Amino acid sequence: MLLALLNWVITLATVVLFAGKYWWFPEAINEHAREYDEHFRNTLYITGVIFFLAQMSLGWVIFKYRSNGGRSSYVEGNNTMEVVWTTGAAVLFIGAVLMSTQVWAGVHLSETPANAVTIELMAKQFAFSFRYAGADGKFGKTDIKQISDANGNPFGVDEKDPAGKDDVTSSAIRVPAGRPVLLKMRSRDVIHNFFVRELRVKQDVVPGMEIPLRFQADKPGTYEVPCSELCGLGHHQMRSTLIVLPPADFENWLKEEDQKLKQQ
Ligand SMILES: [Cu+2]
Repeated sequence: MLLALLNWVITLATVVLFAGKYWWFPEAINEHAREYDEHFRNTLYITGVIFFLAQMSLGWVIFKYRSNGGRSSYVEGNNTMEVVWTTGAAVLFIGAVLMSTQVWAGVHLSETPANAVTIELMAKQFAFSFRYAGADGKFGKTDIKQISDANGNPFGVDEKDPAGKDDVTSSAIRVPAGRPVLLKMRSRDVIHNFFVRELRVKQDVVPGMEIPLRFQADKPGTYEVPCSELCGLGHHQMRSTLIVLPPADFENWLKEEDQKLKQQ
């Protein structure tokens, strides 16, 4: 009796906690994030109803068939029921996967819009760096031998290439609100991960590869970018910030950085 009651109480408490959203995702700041949340909600509704019914029935079975001192009896399996719930579970899981593919493909398989801002990311143990093409709109050539954190050159921008003279590097990523971004990601050592909760976007950064990630942030603000792949002893300290600026402020920031480079 007590066990059945405990099961019902825990089930109800869990449902209330989820339904009341007392501990939920941070705000979604673009269309993709809202679609992601909608898919998550739909999946949770379906699995939530099944969870509720299954746990309530379990409590009922414990209550009804609890030991009354008699002998237990052997019961054969029921093939029809086995087939029904195996098929049901398969349809449910495959259906949920198919429903989610569009949301996933929207980030990973979409074309880069023509008005996208291209930004480069370089990850290393234990920091992220970002590079902008500067006033000329061209990224300077890079050379692995010229990588130097001490000289503020985490990308190894080739000093001899004039296109690299105005390249802006930053430890935080600034993007204009409402404009698509193409982030080209590379790593110097091990696998890292670029993750912004508010964008609902998460992508590994793999050494030896250049991985494109497309996203758009619509709401100005400051968001955390924690490295989300265990990458070594300093992993817990590896984080950056995504600063979403109104488009005019973004242009101004780039101009200011350009001025600073000219004064050097
Ligand atoms: Cu890392």
